[in-house]
Amino acid sequence: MKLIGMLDSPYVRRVAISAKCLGIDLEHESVSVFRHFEQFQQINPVVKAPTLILDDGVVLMDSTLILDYLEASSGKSLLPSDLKQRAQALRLIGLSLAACEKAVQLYYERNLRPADIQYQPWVERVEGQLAAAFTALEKELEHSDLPVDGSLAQTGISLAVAWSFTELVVPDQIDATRFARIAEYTAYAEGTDAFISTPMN
Ligand SMILES: N[C@@H](CCC(=O)N[C@@H](CS)C(=O)NCC(=O)O)C(=O)O
Repeated sequence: MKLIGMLDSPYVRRVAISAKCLGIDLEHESVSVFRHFEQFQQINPVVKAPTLILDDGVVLMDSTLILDYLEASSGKSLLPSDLKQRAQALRLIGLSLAACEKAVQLYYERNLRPADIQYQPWVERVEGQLAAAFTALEKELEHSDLPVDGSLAQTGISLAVAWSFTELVVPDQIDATRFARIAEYTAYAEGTDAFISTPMN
């Protein structure tokens, strides 16, 4: 199976790290949705990263759907099976993915749209949503600590990937003192082998 996309995409990175944690050896091709648009189009006409090419040629997209496939194919899971714990994990992952989406939107707004046609009310809305996602995550971590014993699960992978990505692309939106628990967990996750061997750049 071949994973297509750059590791500076939080979605590509969460798939690559999760695959390592599931013991799946993915081939990886760093194709950019911007710099290599036409090359990407040949692989997936809608140009979405991550894209996963299965061994029989089927092309999947969307990190969560790709992870669903990888988990089913490995017979392992990075989510808890207990229903209550699973709901809590899905809530944290949802917030982390919302943070990724809002950071991506802000980055695109700042870097793709010419400065003279930027729409400030939209920018402020997205900044508020990004802050809301991290505020909710920080609050969740007050009563549900993530393990820092060398292990990784999907909740922690998605959280740390979201925080590191936001720090990379819109650092002005990050306040490590306001979000101390997230920053602390991310420092732990970024120190694990799966993260170190899957750098953003
Ligand atoms: N919900 C999708 C989001 C993927 C996504 O938006 N990826 C970005 C790269 S970070 C992308 O493909 N951008 C190109 C575009 O949307 O045109 C996922 O989880 O994979």
